[in-house]
Amino acid sequence: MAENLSRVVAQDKDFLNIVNGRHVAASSHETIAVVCPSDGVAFATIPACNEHDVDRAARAAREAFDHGPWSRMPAFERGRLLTRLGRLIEQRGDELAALESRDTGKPVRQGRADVAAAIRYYEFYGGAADKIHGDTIPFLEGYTALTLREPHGVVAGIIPWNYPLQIMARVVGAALAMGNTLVVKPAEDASLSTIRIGELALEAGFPDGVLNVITGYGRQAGAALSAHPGIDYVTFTGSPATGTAIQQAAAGNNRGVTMELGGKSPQIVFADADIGQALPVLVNAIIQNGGQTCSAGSRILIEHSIYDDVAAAISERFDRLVAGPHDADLDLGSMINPAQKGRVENYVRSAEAAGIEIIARGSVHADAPVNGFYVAPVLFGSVDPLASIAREEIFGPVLTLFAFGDEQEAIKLANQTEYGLVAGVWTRDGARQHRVAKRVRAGQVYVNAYGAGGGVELPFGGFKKSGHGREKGFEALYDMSATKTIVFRHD
Ligand code: TXE
Repeated sequence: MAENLSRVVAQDKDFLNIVNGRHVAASSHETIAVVCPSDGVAFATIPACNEHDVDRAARAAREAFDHGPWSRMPAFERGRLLTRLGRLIEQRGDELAALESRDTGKPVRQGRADVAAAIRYYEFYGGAADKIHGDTIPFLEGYTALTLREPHGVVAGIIPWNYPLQIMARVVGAALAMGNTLVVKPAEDASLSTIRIGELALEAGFPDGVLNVITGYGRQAGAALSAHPGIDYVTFTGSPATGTAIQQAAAGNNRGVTMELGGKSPQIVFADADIGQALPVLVNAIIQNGGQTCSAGSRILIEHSIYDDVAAAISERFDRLVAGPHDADLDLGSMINPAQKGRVENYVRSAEAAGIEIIARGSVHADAPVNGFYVAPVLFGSVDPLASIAREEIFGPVLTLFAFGDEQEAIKLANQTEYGLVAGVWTRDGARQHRVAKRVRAGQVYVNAYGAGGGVELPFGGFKKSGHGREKGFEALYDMSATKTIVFRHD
C-alpha cells in the first residue's frame, strides 16, 4: 500500500508519482515547477520522469496484468472498485475541485463540474464492467463458435491539461473495467489531480500496479511511454502533431491507439431556430474552460436573414464577459500557460491585421494579477471561411461568425474544415434536423443543444484530423479490449 495516504493536499508542495502502489520521486530526482495560471506563481513540484521511470511503471503494470489478481478478477469486482473510487472522489469533491482549479486556472465552478463528471465516469464504468459480453456465432455443423472481449494488457493513457480529472476518468474507467492495467502520463502543466486520483485508487483497494501515474515532459516521459515495447495500447487526447508522433512511436511496436485530437466545431443556426434557447448555449460553448476545450463550438454559422440580429445578441453577451482568477467565480479563468496565451493572442492579432472585424470583446477583471495568463474573449464577425481563424483550432475564447444562404451552403461551410469532432444544429424543422445531422461530418451532432450534460454515456471521438477510435459510453469498452474467437469441435 502507498505511504502517506492521509496527507492533506493543501499542504503538499512536492507531489510524488504513484508506481506499483507506492509514492515515488523521479529516479533523477528532477522536478517540474507547478505554476498557478491565475498569478504565475509556482506553488508545488511534480517529478520530471525519464525513460527509466517510464520503464519502471510499465513493468509494474505488466506484473500486475500478468501475475496480479486484476485480469482474472470477476468483472463485477473490478466494477465495484471503480464505483468505490467514484465515492472517494465524491467525498473529496471540494478538495479536488479546488486543486484542479488552482492547477489549471479554471473557475472553481468548472472544477466542481469536472469532479461531478469524473464521479459519473467511475459510476458508469463501474456499472458497465460486467455488462460487456461476446457472441455465439452460427458456424459449421459439429462446431460451436463464440467470442470473448479480452483486455489489451497494459494501456498507456496520455492526458492533456485542459480537463485532467475528466479525461483521466474516462480513460481509467474504460481501461480498468475491461481488465487492462494502466500507466497514466498527465500533462506537465496539470498533473496534480491525476496524482490524487492515483492515491485515491489505492485507498479504494485497487491492487498495486493496476493504476500507475507518472508525470513529466511530453517529449521525455510521454515519448518514452508511447514507444515502450511493454505497452499494448495507447490512448491519447491532445494536439494532432503530438498524436502523429505518438502513433509513429506506437507503430514501432505495432500497437493500437485511440486518438482524440481536437476540433473546429460548427454550430448552424437556421432562421426558424429558437434563438432565445440557443444564445446562452452558443456563447457558453466557446467560453467554457476559456475555450480550451476540444469540443469548443468555435464557429457559428448563421442564416443570412437573421445574421445581424443574432450577431448583435451574441456581441451584447460577449461585451459583458469577464476573465479573472480561478477563485473569483467569473465567466472564465486564464489560459493554461504563457505559450497558450501567446498563441491565442497571435491568432487575434493576425486576424485583425488581415482585416477581419472584431465586433465584441470581453475584458480581464481589473483586480486580476498582472502575471496571470489572461485573454479577454474576442468575437469576430463575417469571417472569411478560408482565414486561419476559421480553419485552425485556436483553443481560446475566440468565436467566429459566418453567414450562409441556404441549407446546402450551411452543410458545406460546416464541413469545410480538416476537423470533425462535434457539431450543433439549431432549427425547428424536423426533417431538416435529420438531414443536416446526417450530412455534417462530426463524431457527435447535437440538435437544438450542444454538449448537454457531461456526455459520459455518449460515444465521443472524431472524423478526419480529429482522430479515430471512440471514448466514453460503451464504445470505449470495445476500444479498450480485443475480440477473441474460440471454436469448439464436438462431433
Ligand atoms: O498539446 P500536446 P499542447 C491542442 C490545442 C493546443 C495545442 C498545444 O490546440 O493549443 O494542442 O497544446 C504529451 N510523445 N490541444 O502542446 O503536445 C504532453 O505531455 C508523447 C487539444 O499542450 O498534444 C501532454 O501530456 N506525449 C487537446 C499531452 O501529450 C507527448 C488538449 C498533450 O500535449 C509528446 C490539449 C510526445 N512527443 C491540447 N509531446 C484536446 N484534444 O482536447 C507532448 N506529449
